[in-house]
Amino acid sequence: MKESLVFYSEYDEPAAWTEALAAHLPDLDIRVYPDVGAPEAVRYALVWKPPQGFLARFPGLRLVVNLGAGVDALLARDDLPDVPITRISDPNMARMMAGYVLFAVLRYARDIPLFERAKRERRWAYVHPREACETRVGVLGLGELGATAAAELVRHGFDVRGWSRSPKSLAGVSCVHGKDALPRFLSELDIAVVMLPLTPETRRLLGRDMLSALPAGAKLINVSRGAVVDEQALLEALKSGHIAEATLDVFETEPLPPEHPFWTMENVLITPHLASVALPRSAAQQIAENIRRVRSGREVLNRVDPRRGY
Ligand code: NDP
Ligand code: OXD
Repeated sequence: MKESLVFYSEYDEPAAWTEALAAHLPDLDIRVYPDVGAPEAVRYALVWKPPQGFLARFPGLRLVVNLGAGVDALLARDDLPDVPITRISDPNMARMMAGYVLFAVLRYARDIPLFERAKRERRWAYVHPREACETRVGVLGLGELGATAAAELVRHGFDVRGWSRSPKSLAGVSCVHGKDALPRFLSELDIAVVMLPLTPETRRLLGRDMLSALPAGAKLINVSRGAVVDEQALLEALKSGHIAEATLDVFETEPLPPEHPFWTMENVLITPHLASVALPRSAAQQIAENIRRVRSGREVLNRVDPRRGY
C-alpha cells in the first residue's frame, strides 16, 4: 500500500499545498480531506485545526505537521498520537510577520492614528516627528518570529528590547528573560509587541498587573494569541487611556463576535488573524525534509515539545 499524507485546513488552499509538496515528494500519495483514501495508509498529517477525533482515524500516523507556527490548538486535542509533532518553520513566514509588526510599530511611532482622526475632522494636526531611536519597543517572545521582527525593528533604528524565557543574545536588542524581569521590562516601553506562544505559563500573562506596569500612554500590539492577554483587563486599560492604542490580530474568540466592544473602540485596530500565514512554496521543502527523516528513522527538525507547549 502506498503511504499517504492527509491534509486538513479550512483556511489554506489545498491545491497550492498539494502541488508544492508533490514537487518535493513525487512518490507520496497526498490526500485532501474528506478524500482520505485508506485510513491505514496515512502516515503523515498536515493539519490546521481539524475536527476533534480526526487524528484518531489514522492508526499508522508517524508524523503530525502543524500547518502554522502556533501549536496551542493542536496540543490541546485529546486525539493526538504519540508521534513527533512539528510546526511550520519558514523564513518567509517570519518575514511576513516582521512586515506586519514593522507596519504596526511605525503606525504608532509616526503618530498615524492621530492623523487618521484629524483627517476625519479636516484638521491639519502637525506633530513634529521623533527619531526612531526615541521609541522603545519591547518584543515579548524572541523565537523564530519574534527574533526576526526584533531584527527588522533594529534595522529601522528603534530602541529594541526583548523578553524571553531563556537568555538570548540578539544583535542590537537588549534582552532580559524570566518572569521576574517582566514588570520592569514592561515599565520601560513605549510599545509592547506580544509574540509569545500560548502555553499554560503564558495564558493571561498580560493581566491587570502587567498591563499597569506599562507606562501610561503605551501602545500594545498582539500578534500571538488572544488568550495571552486578559481581554477584560485590556479593555479597561484602553478605556481609561492607560494603554493609548492597541493593534490586535488575535482574540480569545475568533472570529471576534460582532457585539465585542473592541469593534467600536477608536483606539483599537483589528485585523482578522493574518499577521502571517503558512506559505506552501517555501514551507513544503521543510515538511518534505521531515518526511524523509521519518522514512529513514532520523530525528525530525523543528520538533515541538508538548510538555513545554511550544
Ligand atoms: P517560537 O516557539 O519560535 O518562540 C517562542 C518564544 O516565546 C521563545 O523566545 C520563548 O522563549 C518565548 N516564550 C515561551 N514561553 C515563555 C514564557 N513563559 N516566558 C517568556 N518567554 C516565553 O514561536 P514563534 O516565534 O515561531 O511564534 C510565536 C507565536 O506567534 C506562535 O506561537 C503563534 O501563537 C503566533 N503566531 C501568530 C500568527 C498570526 O498570524 N497572528 C502567525 C504565526 C504565529 P525561549 O526562546 O526562551 O524558549
Ligand atoms: C500560526 C497562526 O500559528 O497562523 O501559524 O497563527
